[in-house]
Amino acid sequence: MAVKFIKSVFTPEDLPSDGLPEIALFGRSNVGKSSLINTLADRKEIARTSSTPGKTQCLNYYLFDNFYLVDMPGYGYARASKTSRFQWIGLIERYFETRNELRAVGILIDARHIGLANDVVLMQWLAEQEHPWFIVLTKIDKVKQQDLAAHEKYLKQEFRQAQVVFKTSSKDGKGVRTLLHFIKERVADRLDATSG
Ligand SMILES: Nc1nc2c(ncn2[C@@H]2O[C@H](COP(=O)(O)OP(=O)(O)OP(=O)(O)O)[C@@H](O)[C@H]2O)c(=O)[nH]1
Ligand SMILES: [Mg+2]
Repeated sequence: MAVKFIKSVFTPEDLPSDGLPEIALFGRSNVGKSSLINTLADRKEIARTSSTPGKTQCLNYYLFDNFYLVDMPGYGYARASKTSRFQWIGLIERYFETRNELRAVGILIDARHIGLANDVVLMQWLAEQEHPWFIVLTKIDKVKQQDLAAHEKYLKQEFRQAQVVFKTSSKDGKGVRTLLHFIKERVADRLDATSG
């Protein structure tokens, strides 16, 4: 698949207006959003990754054939106060309400750190929304199989509204093809629904 970096978006006016469907990837700073996009794209350096958290401060748009993957700014870098958590939720709320192109939201969670406050707040909020969303565990190369299974079970029980829990590693590519397949189906679903 040919994948192209399109642009960094800093203000709502800069959002693409070509109507292509998009899938947004959210997650804490350093969770591996950019790395996952590189792995999905099968390109090493299309998305900028960093060991310094908080590098991606804008929306980065990547064109995958007929849809966009959007690398959202990471949250939870500074020890966030309750107030700033709510401000952050307010930001995505606006994006959610206004962005018709948004087909599904992926929440990335470091497979080693399950149940962190920011992630839970975000998922509880998503659970009350209409938008389809799914969970992507990242860095599974860093956890033991039995811990991974326990984390998956916890998430599935606690957040039943999530459509599916993916287990991925950008280091060895595990689970990434399955995730890409799912994303393509989500995009195609709605394309069918709107054209039919
Ligand atoms: N072992 C391992 N390391 C990973 C994996 N994915 C990402 N990393 C590392 O985690 C660090 C952060 O990765 P990024 O992809 O830059 O994270 P990000 O979520 O885009 O971070 P921000 O842009 O700051 O929000 C980098 O050092 C990556 O090499 C993985 O699957 N396995
Ligand atoms: Mg990033």
